[in-house]
Amino acid sequence: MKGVFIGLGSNLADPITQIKLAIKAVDSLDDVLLITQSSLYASPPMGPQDQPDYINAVIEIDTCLFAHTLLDKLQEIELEQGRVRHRHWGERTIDLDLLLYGENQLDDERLHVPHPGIAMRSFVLHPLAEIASDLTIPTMGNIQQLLVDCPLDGLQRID
Ligand code: ROI
Repeated sequence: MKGVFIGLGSNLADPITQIKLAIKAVDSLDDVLLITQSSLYASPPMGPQDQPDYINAVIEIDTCLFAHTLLDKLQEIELEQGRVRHRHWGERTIDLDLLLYGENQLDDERLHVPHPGIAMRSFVLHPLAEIASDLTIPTMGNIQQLLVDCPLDGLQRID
């Protein structure tokens, strides 16, 4: 299935390298094909301000994995790259968020898809719009319309 989008974020341990490593790890998963990756973006932290800026990106994959199986694999990659939870909304080595799973809406204790933060987080919405400019997001609508109400908030494309 196409239209599966993953958001990546890091602000520890050489964030650019962390993002590139994670993209490679996702691409190397069985039953996953990397379709597109956005540019890398630098963004000021949302949450506590006494933490480093983040590097963010969004990728689209094609996969036949169930959403929860994919989530398991993403969490394995986070662990392999040494993700440790320091504090709520705090710094992290790598974060892999399942943003969209095609047209599907999923709501349980592990998954909220579409990811509820998409429309409010410039570091998610703008990279997503870069690679899917005519996307319609279930329950949220047209991405160009969402961009109008989502200022950059210091987001900068870095490559
Ligand atoms: N802030 C930015 N800029 N980028 C992120 O990826 C990010 N991820 C998070 C929180 C802590 C909410 N803040 C973030 O999980």
